[in-house]
Amino acid sequence: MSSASTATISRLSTLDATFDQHLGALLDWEGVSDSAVQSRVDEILSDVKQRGDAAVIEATNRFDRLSVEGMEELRLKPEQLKQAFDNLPAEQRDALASAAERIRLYHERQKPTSWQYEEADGTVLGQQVTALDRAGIYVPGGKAAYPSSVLMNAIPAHVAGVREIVMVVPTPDGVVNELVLAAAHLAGVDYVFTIGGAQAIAAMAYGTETVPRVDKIVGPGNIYVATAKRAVFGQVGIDMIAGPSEILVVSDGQTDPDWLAMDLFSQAEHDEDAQAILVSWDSAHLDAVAASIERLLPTLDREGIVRESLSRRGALILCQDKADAIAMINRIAPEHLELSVEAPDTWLGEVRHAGAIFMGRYTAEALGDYCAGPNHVLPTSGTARFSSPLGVYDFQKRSSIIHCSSEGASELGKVASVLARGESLTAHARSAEYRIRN
Ligand code: HSO
Ligand code: ZN
Repeated sequence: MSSASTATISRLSTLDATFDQHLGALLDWEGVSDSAVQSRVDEILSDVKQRGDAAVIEATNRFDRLSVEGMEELRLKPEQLKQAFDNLPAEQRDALASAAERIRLYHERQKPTSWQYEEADGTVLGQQVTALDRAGIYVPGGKAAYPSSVLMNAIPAHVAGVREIVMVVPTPDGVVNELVLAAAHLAGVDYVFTIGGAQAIAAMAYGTETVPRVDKIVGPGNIYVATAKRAVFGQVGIDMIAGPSEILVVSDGQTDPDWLAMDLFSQAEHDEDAQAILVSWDSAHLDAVAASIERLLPTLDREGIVRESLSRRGALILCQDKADAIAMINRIAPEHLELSVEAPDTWLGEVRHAGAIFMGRYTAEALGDYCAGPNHVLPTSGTARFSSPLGVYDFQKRSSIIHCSSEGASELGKVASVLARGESLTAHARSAEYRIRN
């Protein structure tokens, strides 16, 4: 590399005295919270809560520069969705359908089973899994309107057994993304409203005359959407507040440097705040990837975004060995981890925190983004330490089942009675005692 100051991406070594500090600064990502945004969102939420459709229409006209008079103009009919699907070039239609089928098959495997067991006295205990009645999917407009995300959100909901799926997607200046509509058709979305922002979150959370109230809202959005989702959480469920996309690639030095550079670009091109990091113990290999980066950058359609993302938050990190690389993985807890190494299975047991793990040299993260089958809605910003990919389980809940036999109620009654009296809750105690057989 010619000189560190002209390079696009920083080079770090785990042996640097300042390494921890550097890495900490790179990883630092505060989900923006802004009190001005908060108060505007609060106003919109309470307006929609009070005035329903009228408030949604006004906000939509103002923010998306439309002149709509009635809510029916903001609802897309199922025939329009089907039309969008039928109008796609065959190649796109087939690719979307093949992705949808693979995503469905993968998520079918996630379906949990209800279970029960019987105790010796005939008492039965168990757990029953049920789906949400209605799920709401937020699809961003503009630059981040991804048809693939429609599939990734709607298909697990469907597989879970959700009865109705409501989707909202803003159409600023009236511009509709036909691929998004086609994906909604394919994924079996029941209602599509062309609304967005906090007003769309409010409409789904509270319900309006036209927009059905949902039980959970999923899907990414801008700061207004994220702030609104946080605010309605509790009245409805939400999935997560997603940060920018991230990828951590670990290479043993044997993968083509051009492949690795492009894998880093593939996430960097999402956003100037996206994060792409490569870790290897082979210093010459890191030099080669750095050279590939500089050579390939000018060939990218989104060169500007990628440069910005790599220089702000990217890094090529020299580590000492496999153990050092694994420590890095578990510290970063990346959204996407590519193990571009020989025998990646021997690594798997040591990876404790990662949203999705892409094994071996051939498994480009992009394949998972679209069509491998697993979900591409993943925990970001280190939240893989405590959360999981979006899945069927996010659209279900569990009820516990207790069915006491007469003998069981008598035995449990004795225990409950003692504990209830210990808590001075004597109606509890007497309710249990009625069922004790003498
Ligand atoms: N990599 C993104 C998902 C996506 N990629 C959609 C392309 N389209 C999630 O982190
Ligand atoms: Zn992606």
